[in-house]
Amino acid sequence: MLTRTRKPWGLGLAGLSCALALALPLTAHGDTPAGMVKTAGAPDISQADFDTSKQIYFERCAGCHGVLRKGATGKPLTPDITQARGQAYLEALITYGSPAGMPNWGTSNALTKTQISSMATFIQHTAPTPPEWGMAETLKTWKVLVKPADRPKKQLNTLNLENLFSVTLRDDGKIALVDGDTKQIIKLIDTGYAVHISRISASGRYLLVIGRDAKIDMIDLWPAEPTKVAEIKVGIEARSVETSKFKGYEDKYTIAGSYWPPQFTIMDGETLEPRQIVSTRGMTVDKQEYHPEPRVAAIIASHEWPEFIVNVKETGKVMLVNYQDIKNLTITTIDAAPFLHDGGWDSTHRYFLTAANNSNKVAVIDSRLRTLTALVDVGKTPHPGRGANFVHPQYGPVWATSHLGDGGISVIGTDPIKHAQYAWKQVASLKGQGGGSLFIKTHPNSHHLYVDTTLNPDAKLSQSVAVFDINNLDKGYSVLPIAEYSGIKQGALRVVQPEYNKAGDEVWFSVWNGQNEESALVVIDDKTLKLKQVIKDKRLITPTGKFNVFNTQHDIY
Ligand code: DHE
Repeated sequence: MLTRTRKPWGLGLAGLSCALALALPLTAHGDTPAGMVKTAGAPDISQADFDTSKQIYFERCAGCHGVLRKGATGKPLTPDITQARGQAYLEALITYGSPAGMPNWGTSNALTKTQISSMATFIQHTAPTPPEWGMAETLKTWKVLVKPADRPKKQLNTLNLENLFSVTLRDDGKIALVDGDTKQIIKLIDTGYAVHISRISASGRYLLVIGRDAKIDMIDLWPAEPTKVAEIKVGIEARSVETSKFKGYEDKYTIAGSYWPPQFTIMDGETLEPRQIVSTRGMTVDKQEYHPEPRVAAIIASHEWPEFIVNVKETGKVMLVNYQDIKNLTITTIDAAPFLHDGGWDSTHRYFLTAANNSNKVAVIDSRLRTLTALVDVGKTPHPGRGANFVHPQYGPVWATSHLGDGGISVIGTDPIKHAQYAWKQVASLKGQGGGSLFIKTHPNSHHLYVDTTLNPDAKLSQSVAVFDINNLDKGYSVLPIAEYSGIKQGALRVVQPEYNKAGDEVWFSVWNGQNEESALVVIDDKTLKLKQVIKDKRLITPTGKFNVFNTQHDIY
């Protein structure tokens, strides 16, 4: 288990952090001014333990169980359920984890016995509701650091920007810009807390980075050295950011989806000035029940219409947000399935395939007709990242996802014209190394398909990746021991997220270690499957996602 020591909260009002926000007076009915909600039937808890547990919950548990503990990737943890389980059961579960994906917080030494005991008590009390975050709060955090008029008119550096990688340094709250040609770190840039993903604007000029604290940093790649030009906080917790890509709207708008409050914010693409905030609270797709916390998961920019495609996790609905008239947004809502998480385009960039992970389905959205094309049954808890597009020798163009919950790789036909009989069906299921996979990747210039198994409890699997030959899928996979290639001997060393260079002849992997341990990036020659280079640097702290500028800009995967 990784030990993730987080940096202390304390970003000032402009960077109001989750825990700080949670310490503010709460609005929920029955809360005390200090934010403690005492619930009948739960063991007593002191104010100090409540506050510490609230912070731990927000940092470590809310991503999976939800701020209001209604459940999503993790089980619901409302007092009716937790009180029935009881203190001893909850302590054991937090200590040892479960095969269903609950981490072993105790035996991994991530939490102490005292913290675990407090957490077990804390979750038997009603979840405190964090404050809302509207335009006034958003505006207070908005800063234009370099005005558009003061920015260069052309690229002033000699970097090969198209082969630059933005590397998430997760627990260091930074990204590293790494030159894909020389493998040198160009620059480290401070970003939000527990920084999550990077996306690149349609022109390839601006890099947008979002932290879990909902802070967006906008980096201009054109000055003599890449420079932060604007920043903003769009909520208290967030995961996704994207920019407009429709012809005529390149770099015009940026959108970010928040986990808390459940909403998305559309901003000016040059300055991040917030323009519209839209709540995603509403009814679930299946039982048509009100959900107070439907979080925004993946967002992707349509190439067919001036629209953002927004996954609303808990309601299981996909919102197509048309930004043509920013003051009078038109939103088409498509019923899909819960809980929508991540996904990507088919090779034509018309169909968006996205995981509904609690339903074991992939939803296919036709971005041209703005309709649901299909809900495809796949393996347990699909987790594609953006997925992998390739031409299957038998089924033609396909898109594939691996799974968190089983070792299969689901292959879905994506060509309704020439291979209509296979379109939007699971045409094959490949056997991978095991469950716990997060990301799968290939490239149009490659005939290899890489599958990580980052969260598999077996270190042999979490430290290696499977590689399939697309022209010979029946042969099964070979295994690349990526962590071993890094030469690092200490730590959990999870191998995560394959990412290609621009040419599609190298694949980069992160060897993700604890914050105080050595990590690395390992580069594989895609043709020979041999180790090409290990990138080590003491500044590479907890590298996870890597985003090649060209591939991200053009949605190549
Ligand atoms: Fe992610 C993408 C949410 C944990 C690395 N992650 C995404 C997306 C969502 C999401 C909604 C899609 C964004 C988009 O396309 O617009 N991630 C979540 C969570 O809710 C979750 C499960 C728990 C949490 O508390 O955050 C979570 N994610 C992680 C990690 O622990 C990972 C492995 C390491 C890290 O850096 O945080 C991680 N997530 C990533 C990466 C992507 C991502 C690398 C982008 C993949 C891509 O190829 O586009």
